[in-house]
Amino acid sequence: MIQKKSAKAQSAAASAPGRPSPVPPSIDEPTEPTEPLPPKDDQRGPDPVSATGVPLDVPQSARSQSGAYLTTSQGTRLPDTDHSLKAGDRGPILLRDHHLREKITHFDHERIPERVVHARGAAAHGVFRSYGSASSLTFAGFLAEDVETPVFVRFSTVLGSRGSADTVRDTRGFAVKFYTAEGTFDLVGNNIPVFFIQDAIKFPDVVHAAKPHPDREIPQAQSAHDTFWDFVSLHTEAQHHTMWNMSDRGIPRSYRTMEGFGIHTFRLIAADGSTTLVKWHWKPVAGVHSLVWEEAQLISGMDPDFHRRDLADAIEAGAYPQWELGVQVLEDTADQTYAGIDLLDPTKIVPEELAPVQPIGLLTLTGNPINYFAETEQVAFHPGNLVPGIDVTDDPLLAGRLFSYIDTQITRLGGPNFGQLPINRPQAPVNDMLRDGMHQTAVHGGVAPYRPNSLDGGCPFTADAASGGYVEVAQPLPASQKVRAAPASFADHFSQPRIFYRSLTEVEQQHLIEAYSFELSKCYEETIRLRQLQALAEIDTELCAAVAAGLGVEAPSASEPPGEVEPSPALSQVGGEWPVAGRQLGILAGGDSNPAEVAAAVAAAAEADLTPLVIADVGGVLGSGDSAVPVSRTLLATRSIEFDAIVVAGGRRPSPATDLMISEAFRHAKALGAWGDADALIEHAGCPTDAPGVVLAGRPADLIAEITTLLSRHRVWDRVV
Ligand code: HDE
Repeated sequence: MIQKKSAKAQSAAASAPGRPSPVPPSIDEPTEPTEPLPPKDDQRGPDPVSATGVPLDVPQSARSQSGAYLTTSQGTRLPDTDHSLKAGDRGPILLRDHHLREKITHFDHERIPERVVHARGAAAHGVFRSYGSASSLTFAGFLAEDVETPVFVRFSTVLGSRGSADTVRDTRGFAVKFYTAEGTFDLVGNNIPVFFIQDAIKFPDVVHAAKPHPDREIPQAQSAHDTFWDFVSLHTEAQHHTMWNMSDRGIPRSYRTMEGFGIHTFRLIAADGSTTLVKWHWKPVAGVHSLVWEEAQLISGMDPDFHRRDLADAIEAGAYPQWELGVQVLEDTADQTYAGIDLLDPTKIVPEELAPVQPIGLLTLTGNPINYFAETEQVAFHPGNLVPGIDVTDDPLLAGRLFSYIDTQITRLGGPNFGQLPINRPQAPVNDMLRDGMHQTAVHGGVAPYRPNSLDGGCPFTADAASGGYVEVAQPLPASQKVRAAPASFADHFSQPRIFYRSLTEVEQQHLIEAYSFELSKCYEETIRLRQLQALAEIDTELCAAVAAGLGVEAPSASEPPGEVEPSPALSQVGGEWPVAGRQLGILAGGDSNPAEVAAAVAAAAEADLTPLVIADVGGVLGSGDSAVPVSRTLLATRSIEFDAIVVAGGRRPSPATDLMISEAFRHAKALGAWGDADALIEHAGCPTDAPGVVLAGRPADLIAEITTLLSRHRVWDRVV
């Protein structure tokens, strides 16, 4: 839309070429109109999306494809797209074949660079509803009571390429774009609350060390190699993040069962101008839950899209993933510390026992993307996308991120106009003075994209705080000298990983010990293994001894005995009960199984909100007529990793495939059950039927009820294998 100019601006424009203006322009005179102009409609917000991700109220013509006939990119109908234009059917192809050239040329340019980190991701649309409990801390409009804000959330792994497997041991990205009425707010977090480095200048170092080796480009998407452990063992501020990676947090069961963290401390500003420091937390309603390592490795081969599929399937099935957003509220003191913890140090957490997470809103993912490339690939997050009422702190890692994201996106998305892509368009009106550039799609009206101007009546106006302007908090700066140095408060690299290790349950500690042993055994260089063991010795003597034993080397001693710390039970994933909606139950049937009983098990599982999948030797249906039950998986095409729990139907006969399925599920601490005579199959697979989490029942419905209770605790943690 062309903006309407004020009468005075129009007369000034008319008199401009060559003729002296009758009214010399001055900066303070041409202030008509006195109200800011309405938003330009070439900068509209993202298309409203239905619960299933289908855009609403969008004319078909606004979508990329319409009409019944195939056309060229210019809309000319085509009679044939299967044969090139040739001089005779066996003759040479003619250069004049524009359709051939257009088709191939466009195809040649279909790829854009993948993200330098977080290349592999999956995303969903949703809505955030605020409780209003943060409104005493911030005047951010979207955090006022009962405000609903559309969101787009992208989850990712960090190290792997776009085509790598989902279930590798790695950190996960958790990036949320809130399309608020006051502008877009991006909360670009991870599923681990600390980071490898304290200063952004080290980011290329840690990423170069963790990415595949530059000569052979292996290993893909994992940290189990020399350069990673070389770096983190030398650069010991990475030890805390590394320990989270080695724990079960490094292999989430699902995106739906991950916590998310903003990591850095942010500053909230209240209506009265008072400020508070906060740390952001996402708490999954389904509880925090992880895979076990062997399962994760098997899935990488059996179903590399495991997390992506799980997210999309859950949304499609209506089991909408949910997270509560919470904040740890920390007083904004002059030294920006809390309980002795430097809040500007991104390698430190504030234990939840010291500062509880206070819930402030609920995120619900309700729609799958319509097009992966347009949305998940082209979405561009930026930690500097803030709204009034929320500000950053001087965390030196955050400062570097504020520079990096837009910079990398200019390359990745081919120029500076990626904000105009549908997924990146703000929902708030946009009235900027940014112009031109590669891939400009807006048709900007007016002649004066500069300020001050008289030709556009002084528009656009600037907004002070009262008009909703983003005004930075006046923050006193420390009197200091220009230095390249870290503060002394950043020097402790070992006490927080010690808190983490000592807060885990025994089974979680065992997983962590095995993960360190696995990863270090993949390092070729003995010196690297020993140096990492030295770092573990500084953290915890027993941990170091256990990993050293796994590697078959002598444990080194700490430079000074590791001190006492207060554990933080909130760091453990074990304990508690959670909703089971969308968890997958395998019902192993076939042979002489009674279809009516199998149908009863399916019905009971569906009633409990589980996703029941019947497994048999061949596809089709079990039984016939009214009692026929569809087979969801054949034994050839599935494996235990697809299921959170497995029950065996009476009448089922053992086979090598059932042995494998049952013994694997048993080893991976999954709930197991059998009705009728099927307990024999569990024993046949070498699993004792009196072990914890193995349920035998006469009736399928009773069995499903007990399995559901076990699933609400995620795994059978007390099964010693
Ligand atoms: Fe990022 N990070 N990052 N990062 N980051 C990127 O931006 C960077 C850091 C995070 O789904 C890149 O568009 C620097 C911490 C997520 O699209 C890049 C530093 C945290 C995503 C970049 C960090 C994150 C990214 C690559 C150290 C958790 C994926 C592509 C100072 C709080 C977003 C892109 C998505 C992506 C830079 C550290 C989270 C290169 C320089 C800490 C979730 O700009």
